[in-house]
Amino acid sequence: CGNSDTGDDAGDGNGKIVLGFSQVGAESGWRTANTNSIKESAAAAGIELKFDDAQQKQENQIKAIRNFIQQKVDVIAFSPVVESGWDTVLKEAKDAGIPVILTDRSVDSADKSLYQTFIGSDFVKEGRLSGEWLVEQTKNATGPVNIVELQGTTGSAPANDRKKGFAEAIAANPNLKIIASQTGDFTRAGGKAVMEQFLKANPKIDVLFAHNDDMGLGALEAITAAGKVPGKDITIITIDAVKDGMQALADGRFNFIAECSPLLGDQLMELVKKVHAGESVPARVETEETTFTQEQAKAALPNRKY
Ligand code: GYE
Repeated sequence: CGNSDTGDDAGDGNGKIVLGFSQVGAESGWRTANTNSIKESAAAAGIELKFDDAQQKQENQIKAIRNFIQQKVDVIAFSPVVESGWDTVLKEAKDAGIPVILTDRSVDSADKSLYQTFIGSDFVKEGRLSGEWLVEQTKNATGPVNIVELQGTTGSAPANDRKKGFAEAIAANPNLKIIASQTGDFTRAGGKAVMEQFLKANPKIDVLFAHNDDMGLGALEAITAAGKVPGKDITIITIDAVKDGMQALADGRFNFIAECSPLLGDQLMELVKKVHAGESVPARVETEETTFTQEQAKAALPNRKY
């Protein structure tokens, strides 16, 4: 296996590095910003991008990766829709001598030699920061605080990890109870539909924890339709901090957001160049992020790029 080729096998012979990228889909504002970032950064770095949208289906991603292998791209990067079930296709890429970079979401493969590096956020931390904020807000609560949770795509790294981090953090206060938890698949429509069910089934909901802004935004409609005031009657915590989410936070309809940055493009292209050149890269590249309260969202909103 060598990195000695000039990188033009799959391209038009112009000597550019060819990157095959398999994206999860277009399920959220985060994803749209992430796709734009990858496309812009590839163009700026002079990397030829072959982009595939998997429409949130693992089988489509496996197909796309096999196509990239067949086309002999130089590097493959992808954002795995779910964590499990990648060993076979990753082995195929490895056998073909094509380095793989995991972007945004990770896989649970035991064999770490199947990919070069993983660039993305610490999702457990995002869940934990969300939970810690709630623990602080509710420290004087004398009775039960009922929480409903809108989970991301079932089996995805961000859904698994955010759930875990949040649950660990809220264990600090026995008054905090998750009374219902279901997937809304990271979409607005999903968030709305599941929140409607939650509201029908549970007369007392104090807090909504949504694994992303979009589901929280969908839930706002359900909450308002049920005659409740979001941000007041129900405290809303989400993750991402995309523009619409930040606007809802600044307007007082959300209460707290843990940021998850979709702007991975530049760092990804740097890694693509390095692995293509056969240079060593860190096994894990973590994204820098913060959290926002309503006041902080008001201040940050004018300069938000996505
Ligand atoms: O939080 C959500 C998107 O994988 C971090 O996927 C990403 C998540 C993001 O659909 O909005």
